[in-house]
Amino acid sequence: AQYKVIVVGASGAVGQEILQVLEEKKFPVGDLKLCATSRSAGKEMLFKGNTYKVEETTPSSFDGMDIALFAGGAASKEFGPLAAEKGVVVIDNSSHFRLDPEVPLVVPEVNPEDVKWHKGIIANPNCSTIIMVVPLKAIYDAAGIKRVVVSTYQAVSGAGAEGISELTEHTKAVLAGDEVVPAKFQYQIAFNLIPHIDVFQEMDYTKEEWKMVKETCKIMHDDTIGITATTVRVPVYRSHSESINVETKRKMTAAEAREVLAKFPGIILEDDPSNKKYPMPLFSSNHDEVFVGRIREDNSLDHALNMWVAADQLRKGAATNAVQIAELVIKYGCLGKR
Ligand code: 11C
Repeated sequence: AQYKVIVVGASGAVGQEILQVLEEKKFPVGDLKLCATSRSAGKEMLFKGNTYKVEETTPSSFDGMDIALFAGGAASKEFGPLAAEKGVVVIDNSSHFRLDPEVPLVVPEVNPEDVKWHKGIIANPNCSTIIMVVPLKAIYDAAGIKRVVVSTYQAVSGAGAEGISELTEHTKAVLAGDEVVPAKFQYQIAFNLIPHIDVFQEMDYTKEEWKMVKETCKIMHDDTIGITATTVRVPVYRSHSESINVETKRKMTAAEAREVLAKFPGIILEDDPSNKKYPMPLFSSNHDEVFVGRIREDNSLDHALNMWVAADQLRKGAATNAVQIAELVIKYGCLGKR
């Protein structure tokens, strides 16, 4: 069977990646419609060698479609519920519906079955959450988890296409001795780190940090896991990295952790320090897997491990995860009733 697919926000950084992943995974796309805001309408995009014109999203854009992949942003709130009412399964990359108890929040390697109870909308988690929760689930199943301390090193493309161009502009300006003008980011991002992603909220944590806490507990179906996060923007174009310390319920050796992580779907173990093998954004970019390495027992605590992960946040952190969810919708036969 083939499905009628609409991509909303098609021309942005995540939208472009969704098209690429649909094509690479040979997703059974029958009809394809590409939509965005009026600003991007008229742009031309390629899919399987054919040119498609981006249309402005309107309520009628969803008529007769099977699956809507929303890249994120304001369109989700405006059009997501409406599309679902029309019997389209919405897979949404915005943060708008993620914590809604009526909406499943899914990472296919972790909680695939949650797709089955959707009521029209399935949420795709935040990129930093997805990248963390895949290795956490491998450890959770083997040894349980009490607490997680995570620090992120997030690429500028997490802030969209404007984030990418701002790193280039700032780098050129610094090298030329010109004035640096921050727009997307709070400060100069070239040759700097900014410990401030999204807005500040309770207890002086940012919204990005709270997302990692709340979304992880929802995906894992376990509110007892303690999670504390510090999220940092770094001058890297693509692929987020994370330093994760996990306190387990029973002791797990580094060797045992390597074994369970290597076997877990969606993970590539890259952990050979003597041969300088460890995950890095340079090599995890444009891949669909989460790369995990630097696995060590915590020298300061008995039941705890350190690991370092890197993964392409436009891929596994957004587009790939969304397309995997769409594949599950088809596999489980839970399309909308239109
Ligand atoms: C960033 N994680 O890197 C953010 C982008 O909730 O989907 C994704 C925001 C979201 O800036």
